Parts: sequence; structure tokens; C-alpha cells
Amino acid sequence: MKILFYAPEGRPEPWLSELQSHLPDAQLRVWHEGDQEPADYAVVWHPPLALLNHPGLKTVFNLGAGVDAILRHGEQLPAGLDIVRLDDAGMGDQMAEYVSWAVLGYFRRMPDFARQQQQAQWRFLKPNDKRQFPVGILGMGVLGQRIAASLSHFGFQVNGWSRSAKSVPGVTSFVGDEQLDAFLGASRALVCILPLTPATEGILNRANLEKLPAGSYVINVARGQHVDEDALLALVQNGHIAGATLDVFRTEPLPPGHPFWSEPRITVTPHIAAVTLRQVSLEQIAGKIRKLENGEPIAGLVDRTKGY
Ligand code: NDP
Ligand code: OXD
Repeated sequence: MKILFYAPEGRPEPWLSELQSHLPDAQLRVWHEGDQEPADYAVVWHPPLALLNHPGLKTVFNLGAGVDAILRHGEQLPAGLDIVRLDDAGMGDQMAEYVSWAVLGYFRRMPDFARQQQQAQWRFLKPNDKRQFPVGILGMGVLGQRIAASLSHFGFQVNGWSRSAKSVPGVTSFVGDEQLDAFLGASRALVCILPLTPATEGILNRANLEKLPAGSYVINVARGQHVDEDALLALVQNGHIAGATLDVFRTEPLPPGHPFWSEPRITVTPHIAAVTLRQVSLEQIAGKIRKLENGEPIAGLVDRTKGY
């Protein structure tokens, strides 16, 4: 079988040799513009449209959980091409660490203590009450459920919002647009881990952010396009939102001079909440290729009508 590899950044060699170790009989090559020799599979991150229309291609494996950079090609994507996303592949633990760090930091008032330290102040601050600190998770898929389990472990009351009802121990399930307002109104800390689709783009707009209780916190680890950045900044600056931790942005890298860099109540990280781990990801992809070759079903197939 023939497999193409494409990733716009980094050296391809370690990826090719890792994949080859799992699929010794496969013929692997890095895809370049103009390559027309047929191939069966492609392993990609942010692929150009020409690669997705490559002759013979049956299935494309995305080196990430979010497939928005593939689905943005819309109608120009070949109808019969299957798209497969990463299924956790070590990202669940990373997401749980990142979001738990942010939520625990806000809950334990660490930004306030950091400000006190800058002024050499030794002062008691009233602790938050966990019963008044429910956490809402927008998106209760593979990563959202892992985050929920971690926060439940710390004793937080966790609410989850998704398209379909979930039965997750310790988590109250909110479903669809009808229950979004109730969900937002009950989120002292709001975590966004939704896929980027036409239905979720801009979901953290001014109207929805204003539905959060005054003094709440926002943690976005999904995509920058979920957020109206001007509205978020204005609500942080007027105090309705007490702080935000943002890993993803409408423009990445976040441009120099963007107001988020200098706003002390906003924490910026460079899209590292959960990175793609080479070994575990390629092991997962190779396992799926072997299953497909044997005619067996695989998990993680993207439903193009839903957009994730
Ligand atoms: P999943 O597909 O497993 O989960 C998506 C969840 O979102 C599901 O619970 C789904 O509901 C829900 N959802 C989707 N659309 C809607 C909608 N319109 N209304 C309500 N709920 C909706 O995805 P993952 O958990 O694996 O990943 C989520 C996203 O995280 C990725 O798409 C990616 O963008 C982002 N990500 C960011 C990373 C980073 O480093 N910052 C790293 C990895 C991922 P239902 O269950 O009912 O279908
Ligand atoms: C992903 C990401 O979608 O890294 O996996 O953002």
C-alpha cells in the first residue's frame, strides 16, 4: 500500500520512520505539489486541496482531533474520501491537565495572590466555595469527557453541553440550543472544547458571554473562531468576566500588538493545550490502516454532514 505524508511544519523524517516501523510493508513518501503517482492513504496536518484530490486516495488521517482545516475545503473535497480524526491519542490527559490547572488556579484565586506578591502583600483572601463554582464544558466528546472526569475528581460540580444527551457519572448533561442559556447561566467557569463547525463558529459571542454569571472565567482550548475576541476583551475589561485562559486564537500565531498580550487578566498560550504525540498518534493511525486493509470498521470517521 502507498501512503503520503504532509505536515507544513517540522521535519518529516521522524514521522515517516515511526510510521514505517508500524507498517513495514508500506511505501511511504512525503507529498509535494505536482505529485501524481496514485496513493491509498494520506497522513496529514493542514493539507492543501490538491493533496486531498490526489489520485487513488481513499482515506485521509488527520494528525489532530479537529478537522476544520480539511473540511474548510467544503464542496471541493472529493465525495468518496473518508476523513479520520485522532481519537484522544494522548491528548485527553494533556487537556485534562491544562484545563484543571486553569480552573484550579481561578478557584484558588492564584491570579489574586500573584498580584499581591508583586506588591509584597501578605494578606488573607476569602476562599471560593466549590458549591458556588460550577464548571460548564461546551463539547462533551472524547476530550470534553476526559476534562469532566478530571474536574469531577477535584469535587467540582460539572455541567456538559452537547448535541446529544450524555450519561457521564458526576456530570449534568445539557443538550442543544434550547438548553444553552441555562447551561451558560450555571457556568462559573466555562470551558470550550467544541469542534469548529458552522453551528459552533462564534458561539462565544457577546450575547452568550453576557449570559455567564458576573465574575466568571472563560477557558478556550478549542478554536479561536469560537470567540468574538473584541467582545471577550470588553467583558474582561468591564469585569463581567474575571479572567480568561486562551490557547487558540482567530489568527495564529497571535499577532504582536494584539490586546490579549498585554491584558493582565488574560493568559495566552501558543496552541499547546494538547499537542499531537508522534508515537501514540502514528500507532493509532497504523492500527486503523491495518483494520481498513482487513475490511474491518474503524473509530474516528468524520461525519461531514455534522462537521466533526
Ligand atoms: P469530539 O468530536 O469527540 O467531540 C465534540 C463534542 O462537541 C461532542 O460532544 C459533540 O456533541 C459536541 N458538539 C459538536 N457540535 C455541537 C453543537 N452544534 N452543539 C452542541 N454540541 C456540539 O471532539 P474532541 O473532543 O476529540 O475534540 C474537540 C475539539 O478540540 C477539536 O475539534 C479541536 O478543534 C479541539 N482541540 C484543540 C487542541 C488544542 O491543543 N487546543 C488539541 C486537540 C483538539 P455530540 O457528542 O452530541 O455529538
Ligand atoms: C487538534 C489540535 O485539533 O491540535 O488536534 O488543535
